[in-house]
Amino acid sequence: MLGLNYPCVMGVLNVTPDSFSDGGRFLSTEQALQQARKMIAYGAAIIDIGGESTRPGAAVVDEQLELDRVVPVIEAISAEFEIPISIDSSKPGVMRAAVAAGAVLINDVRALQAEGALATAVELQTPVCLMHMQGDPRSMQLEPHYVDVVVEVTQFLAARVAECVAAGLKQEMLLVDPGFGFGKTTAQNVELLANLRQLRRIGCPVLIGISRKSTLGAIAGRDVDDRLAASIAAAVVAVLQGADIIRAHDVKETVDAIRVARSLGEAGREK
Ligand code: 7PM
Repeated sequence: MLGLNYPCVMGVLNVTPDSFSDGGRFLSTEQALQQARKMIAYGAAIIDIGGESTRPGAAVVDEQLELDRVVPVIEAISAEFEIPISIDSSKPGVMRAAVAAGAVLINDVRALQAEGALATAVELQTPVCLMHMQGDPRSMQLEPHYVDVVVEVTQFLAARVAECVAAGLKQEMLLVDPGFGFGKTTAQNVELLANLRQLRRIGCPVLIGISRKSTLGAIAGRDVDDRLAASIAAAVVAVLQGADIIRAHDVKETVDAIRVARSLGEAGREK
């Protein structure tokens, strides 16, 4: 899909003032463009642009504010590069404006379950990454509960794929993502990553975002600004478990690591 060679890296470009990873440093379009140029030079295959923080406990962002943040950045990057751009949003209006500005992938942490989102994706005929989340960003980390996290996440994603196909999206346009950190305890995140291969049975490329997340901090005993090595280790495991796209902040290191993982093990991929 989108002419990608797997496994590859999706570079994270947050244009939110409260993003924990970027601390509001990429607020202006020019700063965002600079960051995108670096990620592309380092080998990112996709740039994921988000204007709404989905951090646990985060407030919902007003649509106009989200549009003002993301549209100029998408326009600037697509004017300069051919690289596929994804829009990290759950809002139909943002999806529409982002695609008009040049985005070619919708990355929706709510898996097109918001009002009007599925109909909009069908109308746009744009590829979509469907992510699993238990609860909503405000409350998801309060009391995550599963009988079997791997089975439940897989069943949820398979059901969303089926609903999207029934609504008029082609299966080839869909990606699935277990939503590492989205309504999961450390133990549940570990179980998901260690069994990521199960998600391949759905029949869609698998994307995962593990970069700098708190589960890695909990395991390694590191703060958010000191999780690069932990993130790289997790990215390599994800690739060996058959992940197709790794969503990451540290593009250079992640690209190098997955290239090595792939060449050493054929990355455990089915031929
Ligand atoms: C604060 C906390 C800001 C967490 C941002 C985040 C994913 C995603 C995010 C993911 C897909 C982050 C997250 N995570 N989209 N968007 N998969 N598809 O760490 O895991 O960037 S936001």
